[in-house]
Amino acid sequence: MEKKEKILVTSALPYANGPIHLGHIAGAYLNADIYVRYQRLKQRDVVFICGTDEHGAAITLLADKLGKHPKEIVDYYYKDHKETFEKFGISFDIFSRTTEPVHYETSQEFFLSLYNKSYLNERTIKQLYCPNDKRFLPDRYVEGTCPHCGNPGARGDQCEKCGKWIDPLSLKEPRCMICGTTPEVRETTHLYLDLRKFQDRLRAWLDTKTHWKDNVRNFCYGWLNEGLEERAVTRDLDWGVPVPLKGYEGKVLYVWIDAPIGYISATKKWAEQIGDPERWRHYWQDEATKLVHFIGKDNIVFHAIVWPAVLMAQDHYILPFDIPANEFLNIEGRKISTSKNYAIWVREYLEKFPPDPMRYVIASTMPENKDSDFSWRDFQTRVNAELADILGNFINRTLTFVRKNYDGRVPERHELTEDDRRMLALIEAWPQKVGEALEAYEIRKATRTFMDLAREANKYFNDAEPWRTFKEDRLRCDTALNISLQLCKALAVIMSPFLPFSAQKLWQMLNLDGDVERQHWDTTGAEPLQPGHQLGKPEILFRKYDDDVIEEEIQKLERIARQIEGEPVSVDEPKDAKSEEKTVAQEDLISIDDFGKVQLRVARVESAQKVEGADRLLQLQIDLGGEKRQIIAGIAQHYSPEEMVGKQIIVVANLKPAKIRGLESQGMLLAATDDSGKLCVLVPEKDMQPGAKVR
Ligand code: B3M
Ligand code: ZN
Repeated sequence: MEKKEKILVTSALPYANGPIHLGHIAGAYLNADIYVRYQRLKQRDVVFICGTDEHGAAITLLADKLGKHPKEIVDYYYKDHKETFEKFGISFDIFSRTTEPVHYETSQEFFLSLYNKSYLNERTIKQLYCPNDKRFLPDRYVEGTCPHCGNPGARGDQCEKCGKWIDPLSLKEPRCMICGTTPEVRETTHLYLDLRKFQDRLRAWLDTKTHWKDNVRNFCYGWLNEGLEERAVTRDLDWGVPVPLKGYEGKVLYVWIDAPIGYISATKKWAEQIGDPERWRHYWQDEATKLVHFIGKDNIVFHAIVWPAVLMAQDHYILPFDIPANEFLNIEGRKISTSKNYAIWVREYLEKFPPDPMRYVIASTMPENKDSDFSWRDFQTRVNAELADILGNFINRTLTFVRKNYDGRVPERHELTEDDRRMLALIEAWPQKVGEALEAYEIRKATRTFMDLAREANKYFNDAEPWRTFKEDRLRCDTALNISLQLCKALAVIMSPFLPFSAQKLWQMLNLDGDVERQHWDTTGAEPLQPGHQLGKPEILFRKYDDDVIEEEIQKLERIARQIEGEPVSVDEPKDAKSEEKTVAQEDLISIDDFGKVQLRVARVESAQKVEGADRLLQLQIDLGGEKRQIIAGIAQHYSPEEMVGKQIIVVANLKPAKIRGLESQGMLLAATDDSGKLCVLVPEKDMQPGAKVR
């Protein structure tokens, strides 16, 4: 007998320090869930693991801020996350937590093994210490001015403005995040993971990962090419997994060391729960398992470099098979900001709407290869025009017609026309077609493909005109309805990874036994419905949303955006997500609509500096009228930084941000060049307010 394929799927463990928002869902949860549900229907041996990440400064900072114990915080959010995911239909086999005893044991075991194999080096370092709070300050506990770009609000680990990593000791005017006191420098001892020792093995391993997404693989090569270094893996904190070594009392493991081990400890917990405690080995310690980590792009280095190194240092553990990292989801053209409450919170969404419409919209616009945008207008269009008008409509028309004219019983199939045969062939072919996209984690494509079947079905029903043939050609009508019902059955199975709740409803409307999620992906849809089979009662599967419902949601976000910016924000600007999918027009001429997509604005250069090691580039901080941005421009050979400061320029304001020499460029300035090699920056002819629109 062919051995069942084993797949262990994980979604990034969310920090238990705030509720789940749409960005989480689009990054690492819905894609994983759709993939897993599909694999289950393929009857594969798949386990889906997740849980809360309950350690680290992300948690203790919040606890300190609220004056609570970290345990109170994580208990609250553990429950909150678990419920939210369940209601949204994210079907983890277990949702565990990193404060479980089995997690502490496993993490300490891994850590000791690193230590015993001499992969950890002890270093005595200088660290910031708050004399008032009487504690060492981990990186995230210090704030100050960035030594690279002068940003006054830089955190002690990384500057959000220039993107550079910061040594907290190099921060100018450092402050303790708890009390504001200026910290002093004291010596402390930490253990460092010597990643240099894994450099060659990691590269050889990465060389075999030709099936990975380009963004993930290139990112890893970037790290390897720069040369890996030591990384501190212990922290002076009283919340976390204690370092299991003498002399390290009061220190804990760095959260990024224990968090991925959470995937293993959660699998152990799951094995215990199903009454087969050793079962976790069947996945983690068998080369036949495909380990797939779904994560967001900000987690790549930890999953694709540090974590594999930790696994390599253990005996008999498998390494990740794939790491399909997603990019980010923006909302109405703007970055999600949890601290500023600019987000769509899943719990709040679910208080008003069912999960499936949002699952569909996010699956259709998932940020697979580049950042994508969620907009409520797009939500409305996709739900009304696709889910309701195509999928829902076809199912409803078929079922109500059969109920009315055939007493709700499946009619006979008689002689087949070419069209009938074509539909039967589609039913046979479609699972594989959708499956291929899902195997490649191409959720957007899979979603589109599944909806194409509904489109075909809808058209088939129209062309068959049963309302006419019922009187004029009964046999024809019987056959068309028989095949339409077959299409409903096939759709129930194919839609179930995407729309699990609606699929089960449809399954019940067809009065079929059991759960649709336990069917066979490749065969169930084509297994004929028996003539005479009594169907259940048809119900509307997807309701349409009126403008006022959608408008309310837009207004809510707009109010928050306005608070953030202190200025009015237009809601008409965000681009239609569908336009993203259109290919470039063949003609050279563009329409006025095309031009309208480019948002040109006047901006004022606030500061400028050369980019180290890049003699063509200037790094500009600009004012776009309330919004500050950074632009990296290739003009250094034509303009000095001093010449640029104070200048008004024209920028493309809605260009996707790009990394240039590791620096984020959030737009592009307009300049002209001629054949002689001259370059001039375009400037407005009069002094304008920053942010002014150019049209
Ligand atoms: N908690 C970061 C995040 O939520 C982190 C992921 C851990 S995965 C092992 O983005
Ligand atoms: Zn302090």
